[in-house]
Amino acid sequence: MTGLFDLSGKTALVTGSSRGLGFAIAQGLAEAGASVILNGVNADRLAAAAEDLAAKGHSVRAMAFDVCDEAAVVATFEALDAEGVAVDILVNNAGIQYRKPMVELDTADWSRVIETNLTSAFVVGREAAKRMIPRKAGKIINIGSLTSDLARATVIPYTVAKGGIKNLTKGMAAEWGEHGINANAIGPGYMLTDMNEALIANPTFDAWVKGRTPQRRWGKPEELVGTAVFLAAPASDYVNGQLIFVDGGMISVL
Ligand code: GCO
Repeated sequence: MTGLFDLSGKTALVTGSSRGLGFAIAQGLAEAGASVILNGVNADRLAAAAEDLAAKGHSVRAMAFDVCDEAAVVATFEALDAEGVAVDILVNNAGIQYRKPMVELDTADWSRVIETNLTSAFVVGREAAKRMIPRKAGKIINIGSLTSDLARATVIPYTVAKGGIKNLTKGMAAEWGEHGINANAIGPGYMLTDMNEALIANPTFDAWVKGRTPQRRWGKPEELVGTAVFLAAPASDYVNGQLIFVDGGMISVL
């Protein structure tokens, strides 16, 4: 049983990890032994997050790049190649939310959400897989959502992107499973994050979440860590193409 959940000697890149779910997952992977590469576009916030983890004794570095900037993604992986750093674990977490009814939605805003939440996972995943395939090993964890399966009015671009994440994950398994890569996804429920601040502060929405969730509460970012470590570790070596909901039971009930 030893080592099933041990990430010692592994390097994990977590996109969008200067705060929220990404930071919680990065911290959890570090606590399981991984060296973590934090990513974000805000250099100051990213540096502070890296300092936080370093102060806790973890092996961490910050790499600021925009996951929507393909050239920057390619350059980042080329820089890691030059250093001899292999990304063993990729968590495609970076994402944005944009809440507006479709009839009021500009195509530019639609495209921005799809680009950030879905296309970036393909681009970063492709660059990681190019390196994982020769090594015949790799773990890719895409961050989905309840909206990977169920639509919520006013967040349709996000819903479409997260639905795409579910099938991108299956596609990664289909093409990369034979190369020793495990590609899976986590579907967080309603979590206590900055992105959901307005929802949490809205008494009506707060009551809806608690009423709709069997565990009658919002999730904490750190409650994703167990599933993330499982999907990053040898324990999941025969798990592929799956979307695991961590949602207090919400997806399973009417
Ligand atoms: C929203 C929320 C959701 C949650 C999460 C649920 O506006 O409905 O932002 O999208 O963040 O994705 O799984």
